[in-house]
Amino acid sequence: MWRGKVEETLRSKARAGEKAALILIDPDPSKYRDEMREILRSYSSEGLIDAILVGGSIGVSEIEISRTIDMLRETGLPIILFPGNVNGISPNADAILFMSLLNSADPYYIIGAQVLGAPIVKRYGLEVLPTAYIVTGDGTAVSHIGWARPIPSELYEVIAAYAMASEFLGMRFIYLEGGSGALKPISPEAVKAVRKSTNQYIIVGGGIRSPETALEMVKAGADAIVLGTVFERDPLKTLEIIRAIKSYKG
Ligand code: 1GP
Repeated sequence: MWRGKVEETLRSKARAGEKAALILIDPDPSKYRDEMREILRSYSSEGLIDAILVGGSIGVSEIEISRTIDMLRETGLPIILFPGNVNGISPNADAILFMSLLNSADPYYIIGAQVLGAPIVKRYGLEVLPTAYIVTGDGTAVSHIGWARPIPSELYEVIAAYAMASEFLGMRFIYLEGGSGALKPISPEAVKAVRKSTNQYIIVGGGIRSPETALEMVKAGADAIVLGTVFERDPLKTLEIIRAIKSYKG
């Protein structure tokens, strides 16, 4: 399958040992603030952020996603869709995490929404990043909405088996998700187990709120860290976390 510019850029940084920091922006107008754009632009001018993810699992509309992307354009950063459903697709983005929530109990989140969305993605000409999405945390919106059967973080072998299966199915990215605002992120040991088992590009997110936790994840083998809630609440803390991510050379 064709690999586009966003994937090539992320991969070439990973090959050079540079870890990526991805900021998640929820397009819900009650969560988006204008100053976020300015902050992102200044972090980006220092080369601290690699891309912006735009999406959410609840209350998303294509109009609001497109509007949010337009506002974020001036940051100069690549914008990647992180859809929770078909309404999370916008022609204004650069790429899409084309995800299958592999540990969902509902086939809709494994292949149903993807079948509905694929023709739209094709028509919009979006770069596709084929992504296995695995939810480990319980009690989060993504876990509830996506009918996930959350995998306990200590079941490393099970998580690694999902990763291997998804790689054999051709998915080049894996997103290990603790869930937005999760009280506990995925364990670094689980990330390590996935790193040992696959060559996929590993994205880790959910509940990462300190430089120490982010560092543990990249040391364990994560290629990219997603920061959402912490950025909404505390941009300065986010800066500390990003600096920790960028200070690590694998
Ligand atoms: C959620 O992984 C992302 O899908 C980010 O999580 O909001 O907890 O940073 P947080």
